Amino acid sequence: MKILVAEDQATAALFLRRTLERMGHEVEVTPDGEAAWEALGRGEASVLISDWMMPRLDGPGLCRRIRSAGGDRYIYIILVTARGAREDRLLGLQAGADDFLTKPPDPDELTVRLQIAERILAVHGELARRNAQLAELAAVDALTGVKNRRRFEQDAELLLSQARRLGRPLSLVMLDVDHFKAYNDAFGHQAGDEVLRRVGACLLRWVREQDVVARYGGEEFAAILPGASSDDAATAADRLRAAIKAGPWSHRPVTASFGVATADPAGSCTIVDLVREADRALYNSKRSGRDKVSR
Ligand code: GH3
Ligand code: MG
Ligand code: MG
Ligand code: MG
Ligand code: MG
Repeated sequence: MKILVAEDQATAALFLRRTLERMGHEVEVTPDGEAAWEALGRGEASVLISDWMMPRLDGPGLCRRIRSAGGDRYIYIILVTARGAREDRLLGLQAGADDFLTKPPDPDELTVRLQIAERILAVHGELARRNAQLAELAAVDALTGVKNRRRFEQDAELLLSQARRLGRPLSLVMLDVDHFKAYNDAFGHQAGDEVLRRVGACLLRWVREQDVVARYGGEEFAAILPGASSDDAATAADRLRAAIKAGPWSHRPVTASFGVATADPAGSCTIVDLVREADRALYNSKRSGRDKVSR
């Protein structure tokens, strides 16, 4: 495990480092609570073994700061102290410590207590992994495999502010399947669903790593292309338009109409503005004959 030690006494710190390294752990030592807090921020330690009394920030203070910060990564905290009094243990637990060791720590006891830490951290890790899986599942449109609208809206704001920070453009492509109501009416809802699945598959083949594609509504899809200028996006959209048209389609050819809008890095438009603008362009594609890209 990666273990962070916070200990102001050099000899005690050295003893812990040697003992832990002999057990095969990766160890970083910091001389006080503030330094430990900084190390936790940049490092990957999952276990903190902290002294109680230290300059700048003491053990319980460090515990409280870690617990109130929360974060994705659980830090298992063992407080090391010569103080064994009941009141101290209560205070340590209230501050967020998981366990105690008395000073100087007995290596056998340290081994056993770290095994407990390992078990608890494994459970936390598994939960975090499953939560992430569930979040991804909840972000996907079940029919088409692209992202759903909720995730689209979350990602869009984030990607737009990121693009602004980097001084790069960002484009939004909206597409709407042409005459889809008639398709449903002629071939049934199941056949219509199959069209949406295939359009989704086309979109997933078409996107680059950094793009987000989503089902925006019934037969409407949206793609965010970070870094794409208006020309880039129009070219990409036209490639997608041609790919959708090419099919193969089982009942009759399917086409889609497109609208492209671009946020230039110096501008101040919002995602709502971009969607409105792409919608307007899409409407122009529809009005001028469909199976087109407008901007
Ligand atoms: P336009 O070219 O102007 O876009 O015409 P359209 O017929 O595609 O547009 P309209 O908005 O009139 O109809 C959209 C249709 O999409 C109506 C609705 O029943 C269908 N639809 C929406 N969601 C689904 C879905 O999940 N599955 C299927 N099969 N059809 C859907
Ligand atoms: Mg101390
Ligand atoms: Mg529509
Ligand atoms: Mg339509
Ligand atoms: Mg329509």
